[in-house]
Amino acid sequence: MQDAVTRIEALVRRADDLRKAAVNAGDLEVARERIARTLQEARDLLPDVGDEIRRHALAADVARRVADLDQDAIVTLLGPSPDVAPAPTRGVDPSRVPPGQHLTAGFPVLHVGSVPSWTTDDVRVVVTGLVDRRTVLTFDDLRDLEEVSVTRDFHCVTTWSRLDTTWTGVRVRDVLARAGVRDAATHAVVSGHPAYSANLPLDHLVADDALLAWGFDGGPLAPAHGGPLRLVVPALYGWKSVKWVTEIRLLDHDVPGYWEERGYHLLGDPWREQRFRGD
Ligand SMILES: Nc1nc2c(c(=O)[nH]1)N[C@H]1C(S)=C(S)[C@@H](COP(=O)(O)O)O[C@H]1N2
Ligand SMILES: [Mo]
Repeated sequence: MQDAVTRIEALVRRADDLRKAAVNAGDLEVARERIARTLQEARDLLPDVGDEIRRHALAADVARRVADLDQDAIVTLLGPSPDVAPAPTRGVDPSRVPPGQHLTAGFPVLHVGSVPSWTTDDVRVVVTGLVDRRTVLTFDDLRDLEEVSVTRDFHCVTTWSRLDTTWTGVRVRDVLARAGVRDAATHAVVSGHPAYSANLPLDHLVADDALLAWGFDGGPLAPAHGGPLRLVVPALYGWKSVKWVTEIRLLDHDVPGYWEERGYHLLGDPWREQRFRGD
């Protein structure tokens, strides 16, 4: 039997060949599943690689290709949009760009499922789990809290980053205080339309710049970007910033959300390039 390194390298080559053939034939959507399965097979073998440095290098090879595949999916979804065009990097402090990321000129829209046609009247945020009292907040309840604006860089796991996004809303910390956080709470699962969710450590959710936001770059938050209300946690990859938020559930352990169930990293720190489990 071949050793794990040889088999992983062969699978990665196979994924590249499949991708090349599919791009030439113009049917990448059809081939995506097969490529994804091939890469998954390679990932499954990673723990069998004894040499740690080798294992990390191979994991990075696989992770980069999975990210490419996601990027292809967005382009297929949105068409070649100016929003995923690269931004000029001249004059940008390179230390602001996390490893493996590139800057976009626009602000890509990215989500699974449809954009709900919600008004602020439809907003209900249920705060539940390890809280003193289960609390349902309306948009007006949220407006009663202190309004804050933060300007942060936004990093999507599919490798685009947008610098200087300005968000206006309320701190999640203040929202949670309305329900009373129990001492035992360590993690949260935040849910949003239609059946999306993301998990994160409570520490990240109560950070100064973690907001439930209704404003973007000085105007209202567009429905496609999560309006009327979305979570924004700029310190983590964008998939944690749940759009159209419906529930915040506090827990005493970590429970994977939508993408985490599908292999994405439990934490997702862009500076440590935590794209996938095992990264
Ligand atoms: N409800 C919901 N929120 C979501 C998503 C989603 O699929 N559904 N996608 C996430 C991902 S992967 C990213 S990068 C950001 C993108 O936000 P944007 O569309 O405003 O750029 O939303 C996040 N929030
Ligand atoms: Mo993302």
